[in-house]
Amino acid sequence: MDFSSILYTVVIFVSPHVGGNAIDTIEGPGCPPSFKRRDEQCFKLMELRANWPEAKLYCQVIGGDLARITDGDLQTTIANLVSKRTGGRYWVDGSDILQSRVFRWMKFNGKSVHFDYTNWIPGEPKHPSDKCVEVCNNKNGMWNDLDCHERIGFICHARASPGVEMKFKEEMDC
Ligand SMILES: [Ca+2]
Repeated sequence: MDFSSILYTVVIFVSPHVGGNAIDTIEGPGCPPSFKRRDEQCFKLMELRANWPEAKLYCQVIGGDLARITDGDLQTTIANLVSKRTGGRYWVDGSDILQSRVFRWMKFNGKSVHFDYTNWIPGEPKHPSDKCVEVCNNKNGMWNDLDCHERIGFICHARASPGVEMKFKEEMDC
């Protein structure tokens, strides 16, 4: 299946499930449409029902990618995002699909980055067949390895435009 076919499949089959359930859709300055700005980053938290590959492609289609948690500040931001939800589970970009039990933040061009920062739930990751990473709101946003085929919510991320950031700060100072 080529990329256009995959994209068509995602738009047709994922959008009806997640489009109507989007939350945090207040547009942030310097962010892609429908992303919300948190500090220097843009996020879009999507409610239920996409597997990991669908979630990743969906985030890419709307101008971002699945969220990567590469330091404690981002972990705090993600934890705050999911803290208002009850029972929420959300995909982030981590996976060990390239090398079993070696988790990485994945990238669109096939390159990836090993985890330098982690915030696993104690005892996780513990299931070699669970190859994708979710954050759990009932665990303060800590991480769990989960079967990539599970259909849960997900968190998209995009970089904020630096130029818009300056304008945004000036406006906020007035
Ligand atoms: Ca697990």
